[in-house]
Amino acid sequence: MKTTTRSPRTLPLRRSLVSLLTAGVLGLGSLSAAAATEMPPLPEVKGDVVQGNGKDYSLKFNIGLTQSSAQYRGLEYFKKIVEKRSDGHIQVQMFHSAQLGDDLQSVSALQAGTLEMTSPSTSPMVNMFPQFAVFDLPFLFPKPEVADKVLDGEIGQRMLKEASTKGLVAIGWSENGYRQLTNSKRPVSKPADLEGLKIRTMQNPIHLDIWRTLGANPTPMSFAELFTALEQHVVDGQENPWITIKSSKFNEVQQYATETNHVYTPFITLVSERFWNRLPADYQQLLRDAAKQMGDYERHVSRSMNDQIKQELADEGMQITELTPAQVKVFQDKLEPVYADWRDKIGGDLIDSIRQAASSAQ
Ligand code: TK8
Repeated sequence: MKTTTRSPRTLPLRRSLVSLLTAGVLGLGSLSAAAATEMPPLPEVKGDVVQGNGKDYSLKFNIGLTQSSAQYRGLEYFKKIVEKRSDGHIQVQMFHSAQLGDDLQSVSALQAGTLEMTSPSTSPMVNMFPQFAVFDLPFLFPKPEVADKVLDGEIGQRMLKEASTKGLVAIGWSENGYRQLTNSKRPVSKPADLEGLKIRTMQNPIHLDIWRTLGANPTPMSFAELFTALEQHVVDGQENPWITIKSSKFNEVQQYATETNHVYTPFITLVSERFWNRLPADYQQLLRDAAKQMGDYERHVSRSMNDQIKQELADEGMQITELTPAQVKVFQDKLEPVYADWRDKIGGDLIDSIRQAASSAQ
């Protein structure tokens, strides 16, 4: 698998000294001990070659996360499926770490027709698609299978249809996952510990409300600016899934983490409508199938690595606070007003139908 090279910019002095000492004692081989985590193997491609129309297509797919993310791994599988089943007539070029723009810039590029595919978090897209805000409600999905049930079921499929407008075609879901809090100041086990902490949030009003209500000082920012903002102490903390914390090396600039699991964020797979309309119908179906298979595999990667990566973060020196159910309840109770407030704005019916789907998936 691909490994990312550690850029000197992200290596704090203390860590470099530790590496040098370790190298001195154990020999150079030990330097590779902290190498990228082993990912589940890419599955074989199933299904026949799709006929197409004899024309060749080239598709740029840009994501926000790094090459060591589950998201990139999913993208590698997508490329493998599409290239094999189109017999090479569709070429997929992969871009990671927001090389062609962050989530919102990528969506604009799809609309303009200068980028063919991307897979943003739903949260920064709520201005375009207000119904996505439901995923930002705190503690909505008690476990990942409930998210699957909603996203792969009628509600999620309807949302893909509704988001297939404004120059976009929405063809699938994968996962960013359960979000965890990190910060550079102190351990956090209760809302009072957040007092005065500057927390970066996604560009999303519910996330701002969540952290304001908990007593922190939230500030919205693009993910692409986040590492530098943490490193330069423009903000004290942020929240993202374990795998993102590790693949983005946030642990090199964040000493403390709390396993809050406060929000489950989906990724939505989007295609530029301009590109879509140039494809014959069977290539459109191929992209849909590949997006579905990417989503299933990417979730498997994300979930199977979650606990392992949490452990690796701890091993690398991050101080991780795990909350008892009673401690989680303190956060949940404090966030009740956020729920109540957004219920009307989002639509109580949608929230109820998600809760219903959730209870039948328990
Ligand atoms: C990556 C983002 C990121 C998200 C965020 O493009 O902004 O914090 O969680 O993963 O979508």
